[in-house]
Amino acid sequence: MLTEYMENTKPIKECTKEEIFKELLNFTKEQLTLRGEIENKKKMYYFSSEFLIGKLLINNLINLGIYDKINDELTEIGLQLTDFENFENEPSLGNGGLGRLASCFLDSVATLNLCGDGVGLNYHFGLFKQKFEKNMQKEYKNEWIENDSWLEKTDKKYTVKFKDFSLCSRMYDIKIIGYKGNCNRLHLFDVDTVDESIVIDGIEFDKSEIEKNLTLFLYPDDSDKEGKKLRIYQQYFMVSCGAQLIIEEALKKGSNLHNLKEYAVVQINDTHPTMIIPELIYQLRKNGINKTESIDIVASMCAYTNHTILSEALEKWPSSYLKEIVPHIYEIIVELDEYVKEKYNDESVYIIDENDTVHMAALDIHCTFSVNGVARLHTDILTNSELKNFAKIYPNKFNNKTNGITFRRWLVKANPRLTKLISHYIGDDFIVNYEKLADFGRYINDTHVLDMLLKIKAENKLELQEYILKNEKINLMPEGIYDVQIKRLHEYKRQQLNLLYVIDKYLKIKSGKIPHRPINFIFGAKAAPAYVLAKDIIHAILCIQSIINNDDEANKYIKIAMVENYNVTYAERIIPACDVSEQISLASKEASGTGNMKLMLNGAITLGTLDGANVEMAQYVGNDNIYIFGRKSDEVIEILSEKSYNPIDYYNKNKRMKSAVDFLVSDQMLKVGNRTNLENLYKNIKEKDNFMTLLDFEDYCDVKDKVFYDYENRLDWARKMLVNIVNARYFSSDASINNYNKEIWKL
Ligand code: 26Q
Repeated sequence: MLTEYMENTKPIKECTKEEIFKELLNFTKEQLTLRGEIENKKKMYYFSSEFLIGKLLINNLINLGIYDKINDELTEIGLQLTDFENFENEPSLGNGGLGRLASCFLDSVATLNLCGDGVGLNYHFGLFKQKFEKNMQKEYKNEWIENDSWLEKTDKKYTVKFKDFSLCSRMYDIKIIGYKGNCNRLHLFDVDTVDESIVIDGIEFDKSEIEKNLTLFLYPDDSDKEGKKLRIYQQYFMVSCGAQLIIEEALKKGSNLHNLKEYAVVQINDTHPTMIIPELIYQLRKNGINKTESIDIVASMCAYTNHTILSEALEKWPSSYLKEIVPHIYEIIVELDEYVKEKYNDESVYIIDENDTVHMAALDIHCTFSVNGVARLHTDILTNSELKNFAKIYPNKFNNKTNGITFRRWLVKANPRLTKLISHYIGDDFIVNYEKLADFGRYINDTHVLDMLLKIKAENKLELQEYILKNEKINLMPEGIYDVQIKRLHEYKRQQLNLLYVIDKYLKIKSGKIPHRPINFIFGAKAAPAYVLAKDIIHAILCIQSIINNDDEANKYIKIAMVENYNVTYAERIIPACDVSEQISLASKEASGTGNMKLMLNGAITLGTLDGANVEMAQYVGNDNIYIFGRKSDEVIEILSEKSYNPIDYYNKNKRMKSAVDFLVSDQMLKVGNRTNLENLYKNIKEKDNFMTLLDFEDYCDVKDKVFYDYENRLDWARKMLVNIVNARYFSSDASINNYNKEIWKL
C-alpha cells in the first residue's frame, strides 16, 4: 500500500528515513480521510482543558487495521514502523491522569461508533519539557507543533467576547479513528495572534497581552494573580468557542434550540470547563430563549465529572477576577447563585461564598443533570463526606463511572509481544470485546503459557534497559526486578515513601545485608513548576540516584533510574517491562488512578494501598494476586479529622525509619545536593508529613519485602501475572464509555 502510494515520488528504496516518515504521515492522513465520519442526531461533546493523546502514527495505523501490512512492506527494505517513532513529536496537551483519561475516552467513543467530539485548546508549548540539571528539575518550553502534523487547520472561526476586547478564534482538528472504524474529531481552539517569541527564558513570558499569550502554555504557573487570570481567559475562550460550535451544529441539523438537548450532551471534565454552563445560557438567550428556559435547557444537557477530593485542587475564583474578565458570565453566575440561596438554607452549597469567591464545583453540581466520581471508593467519599450536603439535595444526580484505559494503545501498541501471545490462544476479539479476555484465564495452569509470560516480560525488560541506557545513561540490571512508580509528583502519591524504602535498602546493603536478587527502582514524574516540596522530592530522588548508582558496593544490587521528561511515549516503554507497580497513595486521596490499570493489563503485580481503583482491582484479582498495605481510607479520614497525627512519634519509635529519614540530610547527600532543598524535605517529613508517610512506612517495608521474596517463585508469580491480565478487562475504557452512554449520554 505504502509502496504504491509512493510510486509517484521517489522509489522507497532511495528515500532517507526522514523522507519515508513524511510519506508515511501523508499516507496515513489520506487513509483517515477515506474513512467516514461518525454521524448521529445527538452528539456528545467532551470538554477538557487537557488531552494527552500521545504520538499518533502507529496508533492510527493500528486503528486503521493496516499496521501489519505497512510494517511488512517496510520489513522488505530492512526497516520497521517503530523505527519512525522518533520522528514524531508527542503532543504536549496534558498534565497527567485527567488528560490521558480524556484521550482514552475519545478512542473508546469512536471505537464504539458513538458520535462524540473532544473540545480543548491548542497550547503551542503545552506542558513544559522537564530536564534535570544539578539533580534538580528545570522547565523548558515544549515545541511539539511541526509544519507537518496531525493538526488540520480549519476555516472555522468564532468571536469570543471579553470585557474590554474580543478575540477571534481558529479551530484546528485532529481526527480520532475508532478501531477498524470511522472517525470523530478533537477540536482544538487557538488564536492566530499568538506570539511564540514572547517566551523569554524557560517557560517565563509576559502575561499581560492576552492575544499574544492565550494558548502558549498549558496551565502556566498560577501561583500569582496574572497566572490565575490567564487561566480564566483560557477557560472562557475554550468554552465560548465550544458553545458556539454546539449551537451552530445543532441549528444545522434542524434544532430550534428549545430542543437542544436532543442534539447535544456536554461532559465537563473536572471544573476547568465549568463556564460552559453560563456561556451556553448566555448564547441561548442571545438566540431569543428566555431566562428560566435557558437555564433548564443547559442543566438538562450538561454532566460533570469530578476527579479529586483534594480541596486545593477544586477551583475557586475571586468574583473580582470574573467581573474583570467576563462580566456577562459573572452576571449569570450571580443569578444562578441567587436561585440556589433562595432555595437552600445551607452555606456549604452556595456557589458564591461569604468571601465573594466562586466555587466552580458547586456551579457544576447545581446546574448539571449528572455528577460522577471516577472509581467506586471515590464516588462513595464524595457522596458520604466531601459533597454530602449536595448529595442530600440531589441524591439521584450522583453516580459512579470507574475509569478505564484503551487496550489499543496500552496493549496492542505498547506490548505487541503480549498481544500476539494472547491472540494466539484466544483470537484477537478481546481488542474490542474486553469480556473475551476472560478466555485467557483458562491457561492458568498451562506451564507453557506461564513460561511465555515470563519470557515476554524478560524481553520487554531488555528493551527498556537498552532505551534507558541510551537516554539516561543508566544501565539497569535486567536480571533484577523492575519496581516502577510513574505518575505526577505529588505529596499524596508518596514518592517519598518509596524513596525512604530505597534508602533503607541501601543502608542495609552497606551494613552487609545483601538482597537475593538485584532490584531496579524506576521513577518517572514531573512536578508543577511552583510546587516547591514536589521539586524537593525530585531533588532527593536524583541525589540518591547519583549516590547509589556510583557506589560500586551497592550498584550490583540496586539501581535507581529517574527518567527525564516522563510522558506518554515513555509510559508506553516502561509499562510493558514492569514487574512491580507502585500505587501507594495515602488511602482516600487518589480518586482513581489509571496507570495502575495499564500496568495490571501488562502483567505487573500491584503493591498498593486500598485507594482509588486499587480497591476494585483487589476485589477482582483476590488477595493472592495483589499486595495491599497501609491504613484504610476510613481510618485515614478519621485521623485527619481528629488532627491527631504526629510524624515525630513514629520517627522516634522506629530506628530503621529514623536512619532513612536522617539520611536525607547526611553528608553524603549534601555533597551531591542542595542543603536548603534537602532540609526543607527533611523538616517537612519529620514535622508535618501531611500525607502520613511515616504512619505507613513499616507496613510498606514489610509488604514490599514480601513482594520481592515471592518474586522468586517464578511460576507462582507468572500465575499472578495472568490473573492480573485477565481481570484488567474490567478496566477497559470501552466498559467505562458503555456506562457513560447508557446512563448519562444516551446517544
Ligand atoms: C486546578 C486549579 C489551578 C491550576 C490547576 C488545576 C488542576 C490541573 C490539573 C487541577 C487538577 C488537574 C488534574 C487532575 C488529575 O489529573 N486528576 C486525576 O484524574 C485521573 C482521571 O480521573 C484520576 O485517575 C486520578 O486519580 C486523578 O488524580
